[in-house]
Amino acid sequence: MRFDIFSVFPSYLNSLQLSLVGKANEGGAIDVRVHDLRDWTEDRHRTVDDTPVGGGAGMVMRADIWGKALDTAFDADLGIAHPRRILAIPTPAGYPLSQEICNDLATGSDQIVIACGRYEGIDGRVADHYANRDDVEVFEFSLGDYVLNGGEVAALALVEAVARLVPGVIGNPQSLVEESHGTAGLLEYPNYTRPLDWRGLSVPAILTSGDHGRVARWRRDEALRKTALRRPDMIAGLDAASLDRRDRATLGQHGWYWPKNPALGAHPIRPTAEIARNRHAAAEYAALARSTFPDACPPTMSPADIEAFLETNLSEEFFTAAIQSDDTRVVGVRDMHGNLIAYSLSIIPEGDGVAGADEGAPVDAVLSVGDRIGPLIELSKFYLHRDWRGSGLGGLLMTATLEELLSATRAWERPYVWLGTNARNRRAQGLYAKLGFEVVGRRTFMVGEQSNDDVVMARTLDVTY
Ligand code: JD8
Repeated sequence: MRFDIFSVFPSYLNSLQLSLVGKANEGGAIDVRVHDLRDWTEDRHRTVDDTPVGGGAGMVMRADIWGKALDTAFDADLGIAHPRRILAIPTPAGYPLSQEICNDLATGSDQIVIACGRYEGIDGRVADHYANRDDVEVFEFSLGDYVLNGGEVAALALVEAVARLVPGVIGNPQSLVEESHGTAGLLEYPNYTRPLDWRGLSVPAILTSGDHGRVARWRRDEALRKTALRRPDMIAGLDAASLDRRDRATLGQHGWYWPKNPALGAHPIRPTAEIARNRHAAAEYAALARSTFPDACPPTMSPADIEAFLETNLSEEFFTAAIQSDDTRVVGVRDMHGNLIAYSLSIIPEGDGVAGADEGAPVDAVLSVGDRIGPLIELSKFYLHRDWRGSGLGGLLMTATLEELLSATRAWERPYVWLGTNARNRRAQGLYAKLGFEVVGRRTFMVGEQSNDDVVMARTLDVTY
């Protein structure tokens, strides 16, 4: 890989003789050449710039000088039949430089010629001219959304970022994998060394445990956590199929979820929870209720009974009333397209009554949980769209539900919420247990003419699990 860098401040690039790039250049793994643009001027003032055509502040660098200089680099014989030659032009108006682009340049190009501009920049025809040559690819790039005084800093960054990816330049290519923006697509975890204690700060104990599996997990979680906090755009770009159960738990703590079946969602997203206040959303909730309630019914339940229950208890009219009532709370979760993918419905009792008492609220059972009887909220409905089951989204819905119920019951001393779920529905019981509910009793739940044996679970409202 050959680098030709043209600048009116060639000594600015002297640092490329140092460290890894310097050694690689001495060793021949790469060939770095720095050129003084003024060597292609012909006037005694070695002029490289002139006033901007059309007016404006500052000076613009002349195309004719650049043309003569760059031609010498592109006419160089690289000893390769059809070399891939790149003209890289740093400019604040360029494409953002990325690790992916550096990987492509390091593995797929033979010569990178960098034109470092100064003043107001280089005459725009230089890029157009070389873009028309079929043996040169022009890449106008930017280091980032801030303004520098010239292209030299960007040239240093490009050469270092590409050279270190050229085979034979870095001693242990393995270290390229776990670094930020590496193939993992995450920011890197923090690193530590001796002294193990410094100014009252200790190296995380897990790192001296010798348990490589736990150390690797800790580092993965740290990388996921830091990336979720600092670069959510990178999390949104992760391939969901490459993420395991522990990744799902860690990213769930930062609001990122994806369907279990990658075919239904290739990347993590950040669903949003809502308290339904607009009755016009009733149809959406009724539609989700209609598509989810049957999945919670035992196979023995007749479609007629299910249909009757849906018509009576989960209709659009029902949700219109529920959304507008002060005694109920309808909470929904939407995906990034605004589709409703989960909902809960809770019934708040009058005064210190017990919601759902007539439907077999286990007053006595809850008494056994709490140290005193108090208002009991019924979590009557808690459903996830089937595509999102097992995704951890239940945690987001439960947190939003409990936070809303907590704000609705501020005056209560120790509010409890209870729910009933079909005794045979182990998946649901497992989810509720993970979400802080304890089994406190049983009840019979009628759907149409069919009685169902429900497990009753309850918990306090404080949102810790
Ligand atoms: C090349 C001249 C200075 C820029 C008038 C200040 C890259 N991320 C980046 N920020 N700035 C540059 C950059 C700045 C340059 C040149 C790159 C050549 N300037 C100009 C326009 C406004 N002065 C860059 N990569």
